[in-house]
Amino acid sequence: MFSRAFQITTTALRTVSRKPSVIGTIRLMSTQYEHILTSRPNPSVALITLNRPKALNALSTPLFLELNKALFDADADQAVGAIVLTGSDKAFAAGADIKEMKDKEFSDVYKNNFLANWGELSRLRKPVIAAVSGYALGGGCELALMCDIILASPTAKFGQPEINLGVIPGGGGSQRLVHAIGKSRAMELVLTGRMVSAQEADQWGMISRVTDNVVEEAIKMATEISSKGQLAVQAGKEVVNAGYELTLAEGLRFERRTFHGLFATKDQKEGMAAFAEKRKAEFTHS
Ligand code: CO8
Repeated sequence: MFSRAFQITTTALRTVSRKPSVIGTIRLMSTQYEHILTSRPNPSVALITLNRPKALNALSTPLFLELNKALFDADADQAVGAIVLTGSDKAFAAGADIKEMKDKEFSDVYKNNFLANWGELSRLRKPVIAAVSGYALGGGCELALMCDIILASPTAKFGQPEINLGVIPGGGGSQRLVHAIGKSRAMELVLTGRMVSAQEADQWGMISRVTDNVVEEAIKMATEISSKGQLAVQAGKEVVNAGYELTLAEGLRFERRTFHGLFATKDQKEGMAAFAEKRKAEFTHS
């Protein structure tokens, strides 16, 4: 771990070596960070673990600078097919760091566009799977909602308790929840601050499923996604996400055009030939 004296600035992060050390086939890069851990459970999966245990992984600006760097490094790494984001058993993340925020003034947050770079995760091209145990509150819930797939352990608790602090969600919760669980349930969470269990979140369709060994399951899923043709995976993510923003007619047109475009790839030829020849496809991501 770095000492507290190590001031993480955007510039410092840009200058940190991009070359990970190699131990066998597993690449470890954790040592460059203070608030997160990074590892490669296998060469095709990047695992990022939020690591501020004493603060229940409260999301601070230095943590987000590190998280964004780790996410974009993984996104740019050709060997990585999918990313898993997790926290501890007790907390995925208990929200934005209230102690960092409490004395801020309107002029600071407005002038400096506070939180603007906290949604960078949603710009990634590779799929991100959230493996949630314990508290996913406020910004922690919003961070999970920015991911493409959410798996939750039976201990997970989701909520938007900002109302208890005299504010509202600021990281997309009020918008993404409406898409995920509908207006009435989103309104209930935002206006009461009530936490919902993993089981309730599952019933509401907010997550993919509840599972024991959530990190292991997420890595398994990420490994499976990584075994597919990566052009098709990226296209699939792009069209599903477009469904959030386009009308149905525009979305269907975009999906069809993207589908047509995949016929220009070697992976489409290989995938369909392999099916016809009753063998496993060998995708080259080209
Ligand atoms: N910020 C700062 N510190 C925190 C936070 C937080 N959000 N949550 C917990 N901590 C700290 C506590 O202060 C405590 O520190 P210390 O030991 O120094 O006193 C330590 O973590 C352990 O916490 P507790 O003792 O409170 O643990 P409990 O098990 O008793 O309670 C709870 C756990 C219920 C999770 C409780 O800690 C809690 O209510 N936390 C705050 C939850 C919250 O209100 N979250 C919303 C924050 S606002 C927000 O997220 C705005 C989103 C902005 C957008 C973000 C974009 C991604």
